[in-house]
Amino acid sequence: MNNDTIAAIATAPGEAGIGIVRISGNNAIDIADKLFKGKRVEKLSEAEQRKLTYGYIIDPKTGDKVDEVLAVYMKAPYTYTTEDVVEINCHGGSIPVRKVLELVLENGARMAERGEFTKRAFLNGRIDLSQAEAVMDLISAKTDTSYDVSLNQLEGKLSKEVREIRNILLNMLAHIEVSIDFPEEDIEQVTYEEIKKQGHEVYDRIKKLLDTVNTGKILREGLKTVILGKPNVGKSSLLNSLLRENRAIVTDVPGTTRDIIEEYINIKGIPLKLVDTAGIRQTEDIVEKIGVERAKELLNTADLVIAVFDASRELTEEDFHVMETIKDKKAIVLLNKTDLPVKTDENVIREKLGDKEIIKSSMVKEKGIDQLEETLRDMFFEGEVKISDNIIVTNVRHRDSLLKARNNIHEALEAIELGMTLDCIEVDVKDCWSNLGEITGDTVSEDIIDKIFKDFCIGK
Ligand SMILES: Nc1nc2c(ncn2[C@@H]2O[C@H](COP(=O)(O)OP(=O)(O)OP(=O)(O)O)[C@@H](O)[C@H]2O)c(=O)[nH]1
Ligand SMILES: [Mg+2]
Repeated sequence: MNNDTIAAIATAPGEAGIGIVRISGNNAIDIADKLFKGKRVEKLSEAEQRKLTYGYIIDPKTGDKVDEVLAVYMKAPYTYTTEDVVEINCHGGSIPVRKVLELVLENGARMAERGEFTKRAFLNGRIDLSQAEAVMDLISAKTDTSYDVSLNQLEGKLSKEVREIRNILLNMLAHIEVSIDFPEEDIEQVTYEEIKKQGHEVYDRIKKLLDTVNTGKILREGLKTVILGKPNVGKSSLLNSLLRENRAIVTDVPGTTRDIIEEYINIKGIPLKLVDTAGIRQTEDIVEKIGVERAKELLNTADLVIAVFDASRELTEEDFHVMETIKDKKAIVLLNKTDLPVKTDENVIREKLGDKEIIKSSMVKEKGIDQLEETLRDMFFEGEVKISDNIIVTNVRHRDSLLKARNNIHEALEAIELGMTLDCIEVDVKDCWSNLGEITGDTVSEDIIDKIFKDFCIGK
């Protein structure tokens, strides 16, 4: 089914030192031979495989030099796609790579679809579906931690666990079938005991994976943390302090920030998607008004709120409004500007938001940032997360399959308790097995596969 040869630019667009055109498929090496002329070898295929070879890409129609390149070919099956692969390192910048790609396409390759190289690696059996998904996660990882998680998944740690669980299920199915085929009282009794024990193990192991989903979501998307407060309390100063750069404009004019500012940052191993917002107040300014509305909307999707108050002034209506909006949310309270004489009555805040941690801070004196970072970590992880030895489920698709599988095995266990017939139990066990198979791609439909690879970038 993969008889054609595909090609694409594998590097990001824009000016750079090099740009790579990648070709994969049966004709990859032939195509390269038509275009490449080496300094020491006539054709690329005469050079040693897996070694960069210096030469030129020449347009066969005109004989013109198109670019000076380093090219390499790798023979199937030990390649990314398991097919013959050629990579041509051109000069970076859009023109050289584009011209080389055009020649490759004119000479027998077809433009690759999004994710098609990785899709081939999957269809040819080199990696499973969860590993293919890990490739994409790796590319789009925004923090070291989410990168580590993706790397684990790419190595196949999740796949291995899923396979092991599925093997237990197969074993259960074998027991069940023997009992159905040879219905004898004592065999049946043994079977019930055996599949009950195995069913519990399956349940526990699926549950353990599901328990990581929340952490996984945070690692993948970043903990969405919204900085909220009335104007001029120091929200943007906080963003800048946490980022350790002057990202947002800070002035003493209330209403400075009008749009949403988002930045990714890693705090003690927790990836945060930090969002600075427009100060909450009643305003007639149309731009600011939209900003205030957006800030409020953001609250619905926030994992955490950092509410900032100005300790150097008495609390106002606007502060109480902020307290009201966050009282049922996961939040940390920051009493800022404590370098100035304190006028805020902390007890009033404590009364309203008693369950939340209140931290005294000063952005000009860099006070309270450490405590804030530690509080954050303690709120979301007990101690530092050790990614290396844990499998963490970061993918929504995997979570959904695991949830279905957990329900299946739960029902099977209930059916066992109720002493239902083995046929009934068998159905649930089979469903569980096939739902888990969706994760690795063993039992997944073509539509889903297409959908997954559509999210990839071209050239991967
Ligand atoms: N003394 C003192 N001044 C601070 C502190 N934090 C911020 N400021 C000052 O307060 C003013 C407002 O700070 P911003 O960070 O722009 O406040 P904001 O909450 O983002 O304001 P808006 O964007 O208008 O909602 C600036 O002049 C800051 O320098 C602090 O801890 N102590
Ligand atoms: Mg601001």
